Amino acid sequence: MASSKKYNVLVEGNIASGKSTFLDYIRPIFGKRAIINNEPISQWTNLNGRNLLKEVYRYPAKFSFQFQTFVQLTMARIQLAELNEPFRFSERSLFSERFVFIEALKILQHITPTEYDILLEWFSFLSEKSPPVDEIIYLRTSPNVAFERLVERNRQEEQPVTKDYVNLLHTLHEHWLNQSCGIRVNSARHVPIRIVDQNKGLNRLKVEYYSIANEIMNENVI
Ligand code: TTP
Repeated sequence: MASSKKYNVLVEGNIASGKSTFLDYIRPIFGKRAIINNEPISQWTNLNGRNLLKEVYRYPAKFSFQFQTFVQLTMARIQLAELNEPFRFSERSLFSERFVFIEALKILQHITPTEYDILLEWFSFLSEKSPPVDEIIYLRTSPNVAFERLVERNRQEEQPVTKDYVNLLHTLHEHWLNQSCGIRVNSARHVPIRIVDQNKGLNRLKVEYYSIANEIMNENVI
């Protein structure tokens, strides 16, 4: 029987932790029952012909605020959209942007204190308007493994990414998500976090992905 219940899942994890692979794997399992939002990276690499991702990695002090504002806009477009399908899975969110990337920019002093405050004001405004989150899946990868995968995939924009940067992002993810009691995002209640050990090989992970997808589907029968 049809129901109006919606289940909203965020998929989070360090750069190159395997978020897209996870989403590609569960997409056919859910079929038409889920909308799967991949990250809007193609918009970051082509805004009227400009590759903002490439520019920000090459000249962080010059372009970080500009880039981060655009990331916020593209994330908000996705997250503020009405939930029509029973399930929604999104790669990253306004929240990882806030608690990981904006914090990293502040620590590295790639943005000024005022730019930081402006990004946080936008975050508060936008996140309050987005639908409640039901669950976060944290694809937890050791920074060494994430960095190896990043080097291997050889995305041209990411050539300047250092191991130190991947370590910093790992620490910020851990601080934000490695919480057994869940976390609060945009609603009063705590959002449960499901932690997946991404250091395992893909064959073992696929078995786990399959059981996660089925568990989510069966426990939230629509
Ligand atoms: P990720 O969001 O980590 O995507 P990914 O392609 O690494 O995911 P996976 O391999 O797990 O499927 O980041 C994409 C790139 O964008 C990465 O270089 C980090 C950068 N980025 C920022 O610089 N600022 C941001 O706020 C976000 C969300 C990403």
